[in-house]
Amino acid sequence: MEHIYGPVKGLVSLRLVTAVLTLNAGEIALVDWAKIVDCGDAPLTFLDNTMALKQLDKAHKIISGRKSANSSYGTPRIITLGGDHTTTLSALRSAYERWGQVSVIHFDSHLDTWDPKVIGGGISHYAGVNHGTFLHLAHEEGLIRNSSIHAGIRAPIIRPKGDLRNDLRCGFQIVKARDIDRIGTHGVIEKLKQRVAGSRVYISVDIDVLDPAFAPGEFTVWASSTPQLADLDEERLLLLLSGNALVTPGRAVWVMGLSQARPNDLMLIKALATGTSEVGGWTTRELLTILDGLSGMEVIGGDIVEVAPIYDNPGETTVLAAAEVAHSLLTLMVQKPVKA
Ligand SMILES: [Mn+2]
Repeated sequence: MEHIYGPVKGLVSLRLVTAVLTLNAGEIALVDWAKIVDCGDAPLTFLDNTMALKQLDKAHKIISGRKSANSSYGTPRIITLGGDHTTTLSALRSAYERWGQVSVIHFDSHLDTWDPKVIGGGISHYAGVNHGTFLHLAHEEGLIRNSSIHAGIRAPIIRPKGDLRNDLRCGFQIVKARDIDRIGTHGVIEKLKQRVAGSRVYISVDIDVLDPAFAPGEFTVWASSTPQLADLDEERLLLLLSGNALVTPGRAVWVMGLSQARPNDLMLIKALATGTSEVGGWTTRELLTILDGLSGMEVIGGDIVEVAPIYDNPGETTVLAAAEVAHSLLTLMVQKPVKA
């Protein structure tokens, strides 16, 4: 049985746009010294989040274990297109294996260092691993340096003091979205550079760092907290998911509350499928200026996530932005070769 899922469609459009943009821009990154390989999709089950993460861990392990085309730079560097932000956890695990602890520059409107006890973990351990807690988990697993930094933060916090205290403990400083009005893009670039100076860097870009005006197709289906997920028979779940395309690129699909989804699954899933857009974000131009301003850093990996082309507008505003972000990440990597 063949299904065309949202994520497949999404990745196709993201790749197409990347290719077109690159031709238009005539950028040298793609034809420079580095060999760039499309590794295809990591096959992830959407029926079990824990298993999906294991599959993604394995995909990263295999790809990062391949030999680079250029023998002076042994380890290939990976850019991931996603998908639920939890996918960054697998990328950071594999980065740690190959490069040791890295600093993270995290573009997002949310902190994503929430203690699993605060988001999801109160329900089950399974639910505690999600797109709001993965940076907390990365810290707990010792994958990242305490010289990391967020950029573009503006979302409400859950515990007035606890969230920020925990964020600090996880090794992060914060550049708020509105800081740009005071210090400009140049000031933001300087802050990021100073923070990670002297260390290798992983750059994660959640598309919701952009204002919803520039990224309407931003979406996450929430993490499954339901061991009872198995109660839903597979065929019915497939029908629900494919029919509504409630899936994000990267095929890590997370559905919350399916256990309560009977008898009216469709409506409930729609109600639960809340995006995480936050107003007052950066423009696409500002984000690209900041990213390009990071030139010279040792970027060992990166991602652009939470992109959901199926929720984009007909002009593909979000996909265009995401493709250009991927292009900027690629350019940063080509500009600065890194030896493993
Ligand atoms: Mn995020």
